[in-house]
Amino acid sequence: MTTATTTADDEAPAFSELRERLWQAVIDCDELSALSLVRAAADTGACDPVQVRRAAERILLDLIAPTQRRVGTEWAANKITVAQEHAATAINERCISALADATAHALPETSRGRVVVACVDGEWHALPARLVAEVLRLRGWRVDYLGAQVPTEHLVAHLHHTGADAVLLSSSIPTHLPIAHTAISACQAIGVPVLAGGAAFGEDGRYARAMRAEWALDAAGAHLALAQGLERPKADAARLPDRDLPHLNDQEYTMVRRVKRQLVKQALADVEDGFPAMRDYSEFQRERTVEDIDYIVSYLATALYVDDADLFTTFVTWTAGILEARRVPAASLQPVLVSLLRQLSDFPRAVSILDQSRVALTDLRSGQTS
Ligand code: B12
Repeated sequence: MTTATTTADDEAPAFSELRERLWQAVIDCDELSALSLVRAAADTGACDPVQVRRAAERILLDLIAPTQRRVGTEWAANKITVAQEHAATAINERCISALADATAHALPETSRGRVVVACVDGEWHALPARLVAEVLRLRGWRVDYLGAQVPTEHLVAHLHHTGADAVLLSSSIPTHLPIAHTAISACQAIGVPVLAGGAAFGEDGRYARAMRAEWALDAAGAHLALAQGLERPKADAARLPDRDLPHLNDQEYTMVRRVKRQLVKQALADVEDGFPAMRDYSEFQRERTVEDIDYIVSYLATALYVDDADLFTTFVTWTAGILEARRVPAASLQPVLVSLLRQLSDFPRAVSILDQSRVALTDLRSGQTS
C-alpha cells in the first residue's frame, strides 16, 4: 500500500503567512500568541538535531529578522508608534529566548571555537547581534554574547580573560563608527581578530575594511568567515586612527566634534531667524529640534571621519522621508544645512559634503513634485 508522504515543511504554513501572523501578534503586543507561533514553527517533529537546527535558523533569519526590519519601515512611515516598536522588539527578544530553550538539546556537542559577540559602545541595537550569536551557536560555536553597548575596555578585558578566538562587533548606527574603530584596533592590539557587521558598516562593509576589520554581511557569512579562519592581527596592530584613515590629519573631524555644541546652538538660532514661527514652539518641540540638529551634526562628523559624503547624503534623505511622513516639510532641513555651511566655510571637506547633501535634498523634492 502506498501512502501520501508529507514532510514537516509541506505541513507547515508557508513562511510568508507565518511572517504575517507574527507581525500581527507583535504589533498587537500579543506576546503569548507570538511565542506559541514560534514554538509551533520550531516543533517540526524532526528528531534529527541537524533538522532541528536548520528549522531554528530559518525561524531566526526568515521569520524574526524580517519582522524586526518591518518594524523599522512601518515606524519610519509613521504607521506604528514608538511604543509599538518597543513592544515588538521586546516580544521578538522573548521569542528568540524561547527558541533557544526549545532547541538547546539539539546543539552540536563539540565546539568549533569560542567567539565573543558584542555591540560597540553606545550601540543599543542588540537584537541584530543576538540573531548572529544564536545562529553561530546553532552552527557549533561557543558564543559569549555580551549584548548592547559594551565599553571597549571591558570588551578587551573579557577577551584577555577568556582567550576567545575572535570577536564579532555589531553596530547598526553609523555615528558609532569612530568608537567602533577604537574597539577594532584595541582588540587587534591584543592579538584578537575582529569580524565586524551590521548596517553601520555599510552594505558592502566598506567602513569595516577601511578600519582594517574583516566584515560579513550576515550570520551565515559570519560562520563562513570564522570557519575559514580569520587572520591573527600582527604584533604592530596597535595604532592611531589616522594610520587607517589618513584624511583625519586635516583635523576637520576633530574640530567639528570639538565645536559641536556651538554648531548646534548657532544652527538653532539661524533656523529660528528663518522661521519666526519657531519662537512659538513648545519646550518639547524645541527639544526635538535641538535633538534633530544634534543628530545632523553627528552624522556630518561621521561622514568626515570615514571621508564619505554618501553617508551624510543618505542620512539627510532618510531624515527627509521621516519628516515628510510626519507632515513636516523636508525643506526645513535646508536652513540647518545652510547654517552649517556658513559656520564651517573654512573646512573644505565639510563644505563639499554639505553641498552634496543640499543637491540630493533638492533632487529628492523635485523628484517628488515632478
Ligand atoms: C528595534 C530598533 C531599535 C531599538 C533597539 C532595541 C534592541 N534591543 O535591539 C531601540 C528603541 C533601542 C532603538 C533606538 C534607536 N534607533 Co533603532 N531601530 C530598531 C529597528 C526597528 C530594528 C533593529 C533590528 O533588530 N533589526 C533587525 C535585524 C535583523 O537587523 P539587521 O541589521 O538586518 O541584522 C542583520 C545584519 O545587519 C547582520 N549583522 C548585524 N550585526 C552583525 C555583526 C556581525 C559581526 C556580522 C557578521 C553581521 C551582523 O546580521 C543580522 C542578522 O541577519 C531598526 C530598523 C531596522 N531596519 O533594522 C531601527 C533603526 C536601526 N533605528 C534607527 C534609529 C534612528 C534609532 C535611534 C537613533 C532613534 C532615536 N532617535 O533615539 C536610536 C539609537 C540608539 C542607539 N544609541 O543605538 C534607524 C537608523 C537609521 C539610520 N540612518 O541610522 C533604524 C534603521 C530605523 C529606521 N527605519 O529608520 N532602535
